[in-house]
Amino acid sequence: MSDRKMITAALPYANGPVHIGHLAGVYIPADVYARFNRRLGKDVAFICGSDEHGIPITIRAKKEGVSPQDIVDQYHTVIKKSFADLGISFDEYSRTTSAKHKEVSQDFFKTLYNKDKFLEESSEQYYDEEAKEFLADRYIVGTCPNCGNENAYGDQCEKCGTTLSPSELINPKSMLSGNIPILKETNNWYLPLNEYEDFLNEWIIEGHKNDWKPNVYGQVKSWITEGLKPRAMTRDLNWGVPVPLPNAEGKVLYVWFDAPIGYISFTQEWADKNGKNWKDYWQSDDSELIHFIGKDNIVFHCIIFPAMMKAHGEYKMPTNVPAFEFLNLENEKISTSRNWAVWAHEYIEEFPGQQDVLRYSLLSSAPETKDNNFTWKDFQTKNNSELVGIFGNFINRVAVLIHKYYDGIIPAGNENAEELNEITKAITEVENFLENFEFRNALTSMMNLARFGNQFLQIEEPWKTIKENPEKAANSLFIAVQIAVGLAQICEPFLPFSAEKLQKMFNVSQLNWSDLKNEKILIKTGHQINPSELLFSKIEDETIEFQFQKLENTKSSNKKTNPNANPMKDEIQFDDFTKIDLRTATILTAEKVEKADKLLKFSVDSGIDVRTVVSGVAESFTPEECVGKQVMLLANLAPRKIRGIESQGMLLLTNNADGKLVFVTPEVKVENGIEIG
Ligand code: B3M
Ligand code: ZN
Repeated sequence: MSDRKMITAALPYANGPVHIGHLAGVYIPADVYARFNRRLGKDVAFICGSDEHGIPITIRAKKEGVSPQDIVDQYHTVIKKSFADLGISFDEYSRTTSAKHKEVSQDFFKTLYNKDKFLEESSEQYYDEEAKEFLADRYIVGTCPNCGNENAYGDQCEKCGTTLSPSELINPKSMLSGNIPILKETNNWYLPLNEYEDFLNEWIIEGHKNDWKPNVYGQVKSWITEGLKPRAMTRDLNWGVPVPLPNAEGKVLYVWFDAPIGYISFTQEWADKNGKNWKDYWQSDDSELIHFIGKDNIVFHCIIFPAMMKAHGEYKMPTNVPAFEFLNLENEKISTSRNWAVWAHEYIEEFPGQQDVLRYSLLSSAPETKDNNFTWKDFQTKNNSELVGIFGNFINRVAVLIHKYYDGIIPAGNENAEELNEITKAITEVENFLENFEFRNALTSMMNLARFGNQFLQIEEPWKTIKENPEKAANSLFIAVQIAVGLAQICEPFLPFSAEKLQKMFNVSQLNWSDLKNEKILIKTGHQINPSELLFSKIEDETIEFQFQKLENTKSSNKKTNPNANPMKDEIQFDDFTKIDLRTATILTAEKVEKADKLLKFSVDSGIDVRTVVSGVAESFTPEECVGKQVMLLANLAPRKIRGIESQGMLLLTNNADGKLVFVTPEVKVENGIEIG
């Protein structure tokens, strides 16, 4: 067994806050594992940070009309705070826009480059002529060649899960302008994954048949069996870590090249601050590397990043990659864009002081082997019947009775009582399950001990025996308080906030796991405990109703009466609207624009002037049809040159059911120059 544990949790994209799906499928299990390993006395580095590069960020920035830096600054702060609030005990939570990360990821790239590990290849890639950008990954959409989904991305079809490259998409379209892209020559650096097949076969397919989770093993095996291809490790983009080569202007590292290196650079940042040597964690034989991820990240952590580390030559391979399946919310797929989620930061606000309830409920429905479901009803039941009804109730009864009968001083009892074996049993079970990444079973073992404690009190009834047989009552409470303190010790990885309260209540300090196993008596006769504190409280129906209502509101705002309608754009403020100068106008003259099939040139009376406007309606109207029409003019749009003509504004148009453009006109004729709003 190794002394060190290098534990990573997938770097969340800083393009939105985190939700319960992220928490249940990565961060809470990872935190339980990290806390447990610290208790085992391992030298743990638990590392994470925001993934701030990549197209998910730039797309969000474009949508909101701000810079990518603005987006990542905003969400990095929100995400980091949510994790801290929920007790996710990262040793380091950094970000991939840090200076250190730039240095480390560029060094990594240069090492591979100098070792001749890349293929430099020139190829034709899709390019958006209007946006002047190459279209990689999520900048391009089209029809999936595998399942026909019309909204497949350039890197992946989210419907059937196939990994794609942009050239495989049918009818590709640019996400930037909606235009059909052209092909343009560019060169990039590829990692020839095919050359690592033998290594991957031996290391994973042969070596981890029995200890990796079947979902992870199965996916990796099918990838390798299908055959690996060289994969580009650079992109033509202007957001990311610049490729550190002299002839690579306008190119950045592929986000899936730099992001996993983030684990390494953040470890270095942490090590530098804490007088540690990062290599002990990444390159030494007495360290184990464990990646906690969601199932959509398996290929990157089991194939691409290991191939990168192998190519580099100085790194140890991960010992295990416990990937989780997905969590649904009320039987529907969690979706950021449809706002179908329970957001961590909102939970923290709406359920103050109840972090452990969320941890408990998400752990007990963690999607370990298959997709799982979160429902608010279930959340309420888990709190009310398990945390309040069993765990909290047992602890509270023990503490209250000891105060009542013995002034808070632990009475004497049988130190060899058989019931005490239940504590040892729970400790051993929790340990075995956690070593195997079976979080739900581990949680059940802990709860079973609380159940046992409750039943024990129910049978012993010290509140009755205290009168006729005080010695028996003392013995019952001596045993019960051992169980309660056992729970206080065992629950810490799962319920850290409650563990802290319990330690205070029983006036004990946290034991490491081996002491916990060896110490038969966890709280001695004569020990003074503190007044009891409330651990959990009942969640009322109204609270759950409120959450249902929130989801109902989301549902009705997601309901489309027209399936072809695009989703609503991001919210704007009234001030934004008042900047727009929309007014009525009349088309005075209209003529075709030479060599432009779609364009007509109009002169329009805007009420404040007569101006020229060019509009793309020639395929829907003849010039004659337009003259005399009253229209809506966006009057304060900055003038633009279109085919050499300066267009001073824009006429409002929409499409009818046949796709023909039509003018938006007032219902009745009005004067020109009347503002709309
Ligand atoms: N940023 C998260 C995702 O795919 C991605 C993980 C990177 S881990 C190195 O949702
Ligand atoms: Zn598909």
